[in-house]
Amino acid sequence: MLLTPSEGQWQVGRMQTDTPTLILYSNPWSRGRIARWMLEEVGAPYEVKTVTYAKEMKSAEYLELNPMGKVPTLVHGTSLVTEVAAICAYLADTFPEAALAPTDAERASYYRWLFFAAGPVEAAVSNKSVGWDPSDEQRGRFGYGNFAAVVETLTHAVSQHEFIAGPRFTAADVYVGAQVSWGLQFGTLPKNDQFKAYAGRVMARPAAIRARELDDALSVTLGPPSA
Ligand SMILES: N[C@@H](CCC(=O)N[C@@H](CS)C(=O)NCC(=O)O)C(=O)O
Repeated sequence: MLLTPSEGQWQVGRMQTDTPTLILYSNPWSRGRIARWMLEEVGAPYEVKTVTYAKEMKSAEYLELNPMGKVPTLVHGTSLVTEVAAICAYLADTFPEAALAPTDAERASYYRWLFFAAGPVEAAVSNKSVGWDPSDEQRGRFGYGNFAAVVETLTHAVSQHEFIAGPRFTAADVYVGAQVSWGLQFGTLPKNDQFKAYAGRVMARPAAIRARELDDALSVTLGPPSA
């Protein structure tokens, strides 16, 4: 039994075809934008199924795909991936012709900063955005220490090379770049020169621009999430 979409919905069923298809369950007002950017970088055909907040995201059918009731979710034939950073790494490995997976020389930095962004950066930024940061006494108990430590570390990381794992753009830049760019846009990261320069480099990618235009157009069609 496989998870396969059917007529705009999703269900557990039997695959009708041997051809693997890429289906992104997403919403244009979400981190699903990062997954679409990665799909545009890869260049393989894909389909986007929009999942509305609350109702569809928490439906029994969708929870079978993603028990967190969140977007995005990527279904590729018999494979199902959630977590944006994992989706980026999965697509880079699955489509080696896109040359977005790390070389041996890049691997250490690639994993290091991909995981740093999905763990410490994500936690530090979201906690800070709701007004909380570990105190000096508490910071040893949190994997990210505190917001200032994360910002300092990330600032240094993005300024070591042109891209996060070296002189070449990789899938880690899709995820780290989106985190930095969104942080600048929403004011959840400081607008320092290093973040601005790095965000400028990665967001100028043709695939990033295409993905943004596609999701912007979709968000206009759908209206804001609460509508
Ligand atoms: N850790 C997840 C986070 C996904 C996430 O939080 N998605 C938000 C949208 S940006 C969501 O679906 N929220 C709806 C909800 O939780 O009800 C990932 O990286 O994919």
